[in-house]
Amino acid sequence: MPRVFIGIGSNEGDRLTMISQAIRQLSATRGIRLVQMATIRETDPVGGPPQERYLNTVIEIETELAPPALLRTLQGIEHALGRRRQAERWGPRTIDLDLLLYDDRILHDPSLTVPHPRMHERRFVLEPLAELAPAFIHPVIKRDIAALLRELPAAHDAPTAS
Ligand code: A4P
Ligand code: MG
Repeated sequence: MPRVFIGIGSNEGDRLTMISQAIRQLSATRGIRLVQMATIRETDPVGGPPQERYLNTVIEIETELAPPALLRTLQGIEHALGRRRQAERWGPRTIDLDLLLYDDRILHDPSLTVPHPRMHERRFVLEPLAELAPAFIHPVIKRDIAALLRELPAAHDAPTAS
């Protein structure tokens, strides 16, 4: 079975309920089994217009679904949880499910790029992912997740004191 990691974010509505519903629906999908889940963290929004803080986490699943079928499943769950796509990039969302890694597969289609093209520069992805799979090698950059996290520029998107 391939090791597959899904990034989850929410900054609209009841964020914790959105995340738990998304995980529940994924686990209930035929051909998907939940393996493990990282800590849920509150994070400052990266990019986009001014917006509320996010809750973010990462899960690992095992799946018989090929990447395109898995992406369709993720988008179906986003839709069911009230996600409406907006013209504005990186705007607020009830739920965002990103296919981060699908084993060591590399896919370049614009509708499905794997590894997720921005995952290696985002603390809100790398921190939870490093909890689950610190030694997993990013198949394009060829560094492990713990190293990518260590090498993130400090303060770039570090949590602010509040
Ligand atoms: N797509 C291509 N590859 C993938 C993939 N590996 N996984 C396509 C998922 N989708 C992929 O995605 C836009 C298109 O990307 C889809 O049609 C799909 O075919 P979307 O979910 O509709 O829109 P989006 O998420 O707004 O766009 P994008 O560019 O994926 O945004 P990001 O990069 O996911 O960033 N700050 C914090 N703190 N926490 C967050 O979770 N998230 C974002 C969204 C910005 N800032 C954030 C957070
Ligand atoms: Mg997305």
